[in-house]
Amino acid sequence: MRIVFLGPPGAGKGTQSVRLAKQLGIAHLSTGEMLRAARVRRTDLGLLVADYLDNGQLVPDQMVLDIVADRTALEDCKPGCIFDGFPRTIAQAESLDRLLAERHTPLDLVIELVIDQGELLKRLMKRGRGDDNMATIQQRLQSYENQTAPLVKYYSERCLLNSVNAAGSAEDVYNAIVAAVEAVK
Ligand code: B4P
Repeated sequence: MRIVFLGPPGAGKGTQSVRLAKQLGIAHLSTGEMLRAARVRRTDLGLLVADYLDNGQLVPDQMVLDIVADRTALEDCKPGCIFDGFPRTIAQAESLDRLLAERHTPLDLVIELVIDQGELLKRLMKRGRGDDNMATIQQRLQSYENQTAPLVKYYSERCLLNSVNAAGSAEDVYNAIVAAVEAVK
């Protein structure tokens, strides 16, 4: 199976998708984690993306697309994978569609985690990652509204979208996600 997790920062994409990938026995691909790892290792890519991460802005599409094309070609993605936080723009979604069509491995499902802004702020301030400060969070929320939220319509038109209430406990949210996955199996 190939599943996309869509949702604003702090909605629980990472929390839920790691658990689901383990249960389904498929790979977990977080573009956020890959970008942060490149930054820690101070690779060429890491140096290029540091300012975007610090400022809460989306990294340019082509950089993310290159990482995803390389990563999805690895053996562990053969049985399927979860895209956690990717795509985040319409251009990324169109490129992913092309990539998966070339490989004859289409998407099965897009899970949108729906949650209000007050709860997001509480979660992110509690987590306290490097980019979890108020100024950066506001920018990330804005990037989500402007650049990523249009993907809800994009995937809804392709009959791939399943929206899940992400405001409950992690367990309740997970159960709703599993039900959505079962429905397309
Ligand atoms: P990401 O790493 O994707 O991070 P995120 O959206 O902030 O968090 P997520 O939704 O995964 O929340 P989590 O489960 O951790 O992106 C970081 C940055 O990378 C972006 O700002 C951007 O710059 C760059 N980037 C990544 N992908 C990109 C792309 N495709 N294109 C361009 N740029 C890209 O949960 C958050 C907190 O809530 C945790 O502490 C968790 O424990 C808690 N929580 C989760 N579920 C909960 C629940 N049900 N109840 C209570 N708490 C809960």
